[in-house]
Amino acid sequence: MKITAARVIVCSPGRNFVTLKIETDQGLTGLGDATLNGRELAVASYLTDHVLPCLIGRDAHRIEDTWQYLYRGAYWRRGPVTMSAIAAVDTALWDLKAKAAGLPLYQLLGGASRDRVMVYCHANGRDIEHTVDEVRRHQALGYQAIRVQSGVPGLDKVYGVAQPGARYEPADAALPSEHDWSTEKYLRHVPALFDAVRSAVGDEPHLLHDVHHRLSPIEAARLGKSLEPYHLFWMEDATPAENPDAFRLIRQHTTTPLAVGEVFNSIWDCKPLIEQQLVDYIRATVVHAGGITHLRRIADLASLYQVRTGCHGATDLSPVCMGAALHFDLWVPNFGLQEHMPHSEETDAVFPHAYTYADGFMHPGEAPGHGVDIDEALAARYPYQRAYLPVNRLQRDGAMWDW
Ligand code: CS2
Ligand code: MG
Repeated sequence: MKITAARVIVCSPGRNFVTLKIETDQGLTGLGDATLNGRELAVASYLTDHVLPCLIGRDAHRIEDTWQYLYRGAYWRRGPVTMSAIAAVDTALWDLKAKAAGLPLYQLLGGASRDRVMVYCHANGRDIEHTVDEVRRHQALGYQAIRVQSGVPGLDKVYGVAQPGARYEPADAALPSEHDWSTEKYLRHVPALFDAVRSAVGDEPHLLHDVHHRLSPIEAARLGKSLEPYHLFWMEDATPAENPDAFRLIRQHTTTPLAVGEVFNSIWDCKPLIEQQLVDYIRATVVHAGGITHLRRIADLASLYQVRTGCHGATDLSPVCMGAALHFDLWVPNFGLQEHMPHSEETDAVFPHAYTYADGFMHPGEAPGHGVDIDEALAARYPYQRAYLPVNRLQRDGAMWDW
């Protein structure tokens, strides 16, 4: 099955997505997600200007050889742009191979290890009371695992909290919006938030929280310790993960499970944290960690150390990534949890898909391939609109901080 054409489709049905479409001499097409929130066009150019010319004429069935060709052949290895581009090619080739076999993608990975995929949702509130209401609302939708984020008294804008009446979308402006931050106010607030949520919903629901890289190791240790009475499923991105040793300090002080990895793009980012069991869940996902081929290697390494998967699944990862991730989740033996931020209706219309949600679980469906398509005519009605992720500055002195 020869690759005859490949092109990048950039569209913005409410937010930007970058999609790779590969065509073959057997009339089959494959799709890959190449969306890197806030840096979309960098990946679109990396693909269009540097990768796609090398693909024409290649055997689409040679997924591993193509992965190695693009990884080793780049010379400049790793990084979010390179690995998102490789991921898009890899995902499209897995889609093609499964379609050629007439099988849903998970069957090519080794078949289903479970009947359905547990997912977690986002309950975001302006304040504690609103957040408790949001947790209850998502329970009523069937979710058994709920991520809890809220506004912080004294801070104007905080990660994860939508503006009143709007869907939450981090890439919220044509130039980076500036958020203010106070660790002290945040650390005073979060334990009270979880005390209120647990008091309202009891011990049953799995509760999660995303620190979003904002604490020092000892502050993260303090937060993890203060949250132990509320037995979180995981505390995510507790501290910036460039220094894996930082997690050792957190580990020494708290039993709150730790999750990390949505910004990771290769097994080398994950390796020390997994091998030293400094985290409990690895959050790398298909679109940013080199595709299914590489994510399998990360999961297999993690399985040796009782670390489970927890694939990132925010709305800035396209339905193509969600579809591919659900096939991966159905197969991977050391599955932990899958993030589920439902896309908007306009996004779902551009990306028709076979995956479904019911009662806190999802399934990728039985369509051949990963089960996600793109309506190119509809996509063309949503041209790219530059959008940036926010930046954070310390409220007390304006110094740059981690968003
Ligand atoms: C977040 C993401 O879903 C999460 O866990 O960390 O929403 C993250 O902020 C965005 O993907 C950034 O584009
Ligand atoms: Mg996160």
